[in-house]
Amino acid sequence: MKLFMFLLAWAFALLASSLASAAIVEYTFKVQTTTVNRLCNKRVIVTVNGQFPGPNINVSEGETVVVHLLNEGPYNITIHWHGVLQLFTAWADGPEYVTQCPISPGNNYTYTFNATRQEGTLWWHAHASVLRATVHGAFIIQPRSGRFPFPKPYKQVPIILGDWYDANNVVDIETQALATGGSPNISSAFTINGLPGDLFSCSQNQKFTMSVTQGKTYMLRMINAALNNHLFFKIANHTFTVVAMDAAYTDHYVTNIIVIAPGQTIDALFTADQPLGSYYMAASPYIVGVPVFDNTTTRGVVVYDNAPPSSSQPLMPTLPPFGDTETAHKFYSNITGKVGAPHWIPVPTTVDEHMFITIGLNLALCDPNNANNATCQGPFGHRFSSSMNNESFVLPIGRGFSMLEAFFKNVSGVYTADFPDNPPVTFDFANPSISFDPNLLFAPKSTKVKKLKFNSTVEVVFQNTAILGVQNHPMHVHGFSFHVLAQGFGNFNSTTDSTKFNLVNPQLRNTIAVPVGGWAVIRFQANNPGVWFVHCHIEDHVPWGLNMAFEVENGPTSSTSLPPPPSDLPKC
Ligand SMILES: *[C@@H]1O[C@H](CO)[C@@H](O)[C@H](O)[C@H]1NC(C)=O
Ligand SMILES: *[C@@H]1O[C@H](CO)[C@@H](O)[C@H](O)[C@H]1NC(C)=O
Ligand SMILES: *[C@@H]1O[C@H](CO)[C@@H](O)[C@H](O)[C@H]1NC(C)=O
Ligand SMILES: *[C@@H]1O[C@H](CO)[C@@H](O)[C@H](O)[C@H]1NC(C)=O
Ligand SMILES: *[C@@H]1O[C@H](CO)[C@@H](O)[C@H](O)[C@H]1NC(C)=O
Ligand SMILES: *[C@@H]1O[C@H](CO)[C@@H](O)[C@H](O)[C@H]1NC(C)=O
Ligand SMILES: *[C@@H]1O[C@H](CO)[C@@H](O)[C@H](O)[C@H]1NC(C)=O
Ligand SMILES: *[C@@H]1O[C@H](CO)[C@@H](O)[C@H](O)[C@H]1NC(C)=O
Ligand SMILES: *[C@@H]1O[C@H](CO)[C@@H](O)[C@H](O)[C@H]1NC(C)=O
Ligand SMILES: *[C@@H]1O[C@H](CO)[C@@H](O)[C@H](O)[C@H]1NC(C)=O
Ligand SMILES: *[C@@H]1O[C@H](CO)[C@@H](O)[C@H](O)[C@H]1NC(C)=O
Ligand SMILES: *[C@@H]1O[C@H](CO)[C@@H](O)[C@H](O)[C@H]1NC(C)=O
Ligand SMILES: [Cu+2]
Repeated sequence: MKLFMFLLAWAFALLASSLASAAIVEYTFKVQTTTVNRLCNKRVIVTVNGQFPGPNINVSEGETVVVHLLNEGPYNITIHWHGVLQLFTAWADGPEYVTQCPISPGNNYTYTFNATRQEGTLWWHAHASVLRATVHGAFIIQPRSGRFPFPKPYKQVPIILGDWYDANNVVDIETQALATGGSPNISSAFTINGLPGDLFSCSQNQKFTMSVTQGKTYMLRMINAALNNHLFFKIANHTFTVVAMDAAYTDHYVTNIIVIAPGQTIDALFTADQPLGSYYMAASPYIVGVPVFDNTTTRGVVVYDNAPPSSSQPLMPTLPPFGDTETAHKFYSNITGKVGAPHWIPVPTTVDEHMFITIGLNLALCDPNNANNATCQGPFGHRFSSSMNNESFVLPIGRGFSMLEAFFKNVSGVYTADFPDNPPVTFDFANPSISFDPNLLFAPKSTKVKKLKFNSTVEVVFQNTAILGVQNHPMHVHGFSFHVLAQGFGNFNSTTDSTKFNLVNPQLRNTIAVPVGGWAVIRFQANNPGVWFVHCHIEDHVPWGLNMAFEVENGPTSSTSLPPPPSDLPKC
């Protein structure tokens, strides 16, 4: 009888926990310092739970995600759930001083949000200082039904591309660059799932290895977590079928190369359809307009089960030259969204707000109190800076509140709502002849947002400028997935280029790599109240100011308004 009662209780407990786990998935993230060996050196890095890359989050669409963050490390930190829509949960979005004050050492914060209305691969990363270099991981949303809009892959394998800084401390690299005004030191290696691969010293055994069974189809859940580099990725003698980007399904796109900008994700299928053997997977940068960059190649290996020992020397794929914009642009622009797939959003047809935003580099005076003091390490002895519409964004540090708290509590003095819809000066934006025009070089510092009415539709043209040189900036918008209507090179021409808009099946993304010396047009509906950061995902450009934010007002009802903050929201 006792045993029976026990079994009954046990069965009920199991049932209850399976019901609960269908709705709420809980994780504990301990931020801590961890010693790892890379490139012949022992380094102390900041990790989550001692893992590098950090733990995967793997949930089903519709589930509630609860992450208890315990900051046992030495730095202020926050976590951003990159690409998660955060519908009515802006308090969980993460960028420091934008949606929350940072979690200081010894303190905790619990992030609670729903993984709804999207499925595919996203990721999470620190959004404080440059800590995302080592504090990041995959965030995978499985279809609620378990069914994909294509045959179920045999296995799903996260492929997190990253970079490695053989410095004692990545935070010191940023601190040093901001002090001197120059460019931060570059990375020493790229990595696949945290491992640089056998082209680097002391790294023969630090190579990601993926075992495959001949004839099976695998789903690579790819993330570019590298701080500053777009990457080319190939597997020797294999082709990919891209099926999703930024957790939105795409029309199937067959390619032998993946190109992925910092912040972006790709779901790609590949079938082990080659002779038994081993094949390198490799990644190297796509980069234009940067004189000094990490030009190394990371590689891992795909090994077929039962491969003969004679095939132990893997085949190496041929990667494109670093500046191969043609290959990058083809991949970035040629893929289309899958109309009617789960969570597809039709393109909004009427536009309420038209914005034209220039993006690019600038200078700031070396010494703001003395314009003649030019002893910094940026161009002309000044400091590197960057801007959107000539406003160089600074975080509201030391103003007592995050921007989102200021929005919620109606506190003034944290930011202003006068971010311009257009650049203040019209010039030949993408023409290299303006690169060093002294009248254009300096952008004022500010903390400005663009205010949007709830549910309004916004169209933004991002236009790269040639100030200090053109570059491909991957622009990330928090809180929304947007349609990419068109992309091109040179100056955007509203008369001729708007005829090229794809209003039928454009990509739906959260990060758009704006073509180097060119433009991209995005559109989205502002259906989520809060303050949403918009920034370049090249980490070096963020503290220089290539950021702005949207302030989306509350809707007419309480269910369309931002709820109050969680009680444990960190204070400044
Ligand atoms: C995530 O969980 C699903 C089952 O829900 C499993 O099939 C899949 O392999 C997991 N993926 C990863 C990357 O852990
Ligand atoms: C943080 O959470 C841990 C685990 O729940 C707890 O032991 C600790 O006291 C918390 N710290 C603070 C400052 O609340
Ligand atoms: C999250 O999902 C749960 C369960 O479906 C629901 O009760 C809750 O209202 C959702 N929260 C938000 C903020 O949408
Ligand atoms: C950056 O590189 C320079 C030159 O190699 C070196 O002297 C300096 O220590 C590096 N900075 C950091 C923070 O590692
Ligand atoms: C496999 O890749 C190697 C190296 O890239 C190449 O030389 C060879 O032609 C390829 N073989 C096939 C069948 O594609
Ligand atoms: C990488 O850059 C270094 C330093 O500029 C140079 O010596 C080397 O040849 C470059 N390697 C490649 C593969 O381009
Ligand atoms: C993709 O490329 C093909 C071949 O170049 C071209 O015909 C097609 O129009 C392109 N599609 C898109 C959406 O760019
Ligand atoms: C010039 O600016 C640098 C950096 O801001 C500062 O360290 C230095 O003291 C200044 N020199 C003069 C002469 O003002
Ligand atoms: C940016 O603003 C500054 C200060 O108002 C002005 O001197 C400069 O010409 C502007 N630059 C551009 C590119 O608009
Ligand atoms: C917002 O827009 C959506 C779809 O366009 C619509 O269903 C919803 O009713 C709108 N909400 C409000 C408050 O206008
Ligand atoms: C846009 O293109 C049209 C047609 O080629 C041209 O007449 C017009 O001058 C262009 N506008 C700008 C701002 O370049
Ligand atoms: C850490 O965060 C606290 C609270 O916002 C702030 O006062 C402090 O200056 C921050 N420290 C650093 C090093 O940024
Ligand atoms: Cu950038």
